[in-house]
Amino acid sequence: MAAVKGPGAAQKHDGSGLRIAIVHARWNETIIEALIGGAKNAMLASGVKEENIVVESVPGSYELPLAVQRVYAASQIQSTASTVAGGMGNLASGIGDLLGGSNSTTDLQGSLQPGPPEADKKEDKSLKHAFDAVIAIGVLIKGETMHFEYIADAVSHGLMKVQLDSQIPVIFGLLTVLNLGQGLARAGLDGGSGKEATGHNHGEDWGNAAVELGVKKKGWSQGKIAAS
Ligand code: DLZ
Repeated sequence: MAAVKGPGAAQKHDGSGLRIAIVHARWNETIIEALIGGAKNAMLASGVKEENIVVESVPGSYELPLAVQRVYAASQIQSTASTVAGGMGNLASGIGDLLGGSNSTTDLQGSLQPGPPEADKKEDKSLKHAFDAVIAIGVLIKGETMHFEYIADAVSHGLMKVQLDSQIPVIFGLLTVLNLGQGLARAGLDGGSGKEATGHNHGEDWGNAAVELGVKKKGWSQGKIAAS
């Protein structure tokens, strides 16, 4: 039977070619950590490689929209830099071929590729393209003042703006809960009581959403819609 409430069964998508960022606030750390764990587990289960999940943190949820925007921009810079570096590598080996492997060739290649000798370098197998999706994670717990309302509103609108302006999927991982128990329950942690007893870890849904949107967005960029 179809699910009455919630996201329903997660669609299956191959996340092995995806690079995904998690940007999280540090307020309410226990809940945050469980949500990050849930998001990561779901992505790993869909084939996203550990080295292609990048995690960045900010003090509180209010900082999330700017951080998501800047982290995505940083990944675009990395992508361009790695393309240029790849080109330089090709240029160096091309010059090496032209010069026929003399000593001067070695010097030239060395100057174009600074750093430790190849054998000493750890192989970095991580993808370098711009992030396919970013998950923003924060936990806002209502207090006695209006702080909660202002932050929740600003962050929700801010994340949507970043998503549309940057044209990348920004997964909304902001819990806006009335008390600690609600927060713990939504991170799959035991801590609530009654209706708030241990619940489903919403981080898993966010990880699945990031993979689905990352894969679909790649397809949409190539003019592919659904099964076409
Ligand atoms: C100030 C504040 C308060 C009261 N509550 C929370 C919260 O429940 N969750 C959260 O992520 N951040 C909270 N913050 C911090 C703000 O998000 C922000 O980091 C500061 O106001 C500094 O800009």
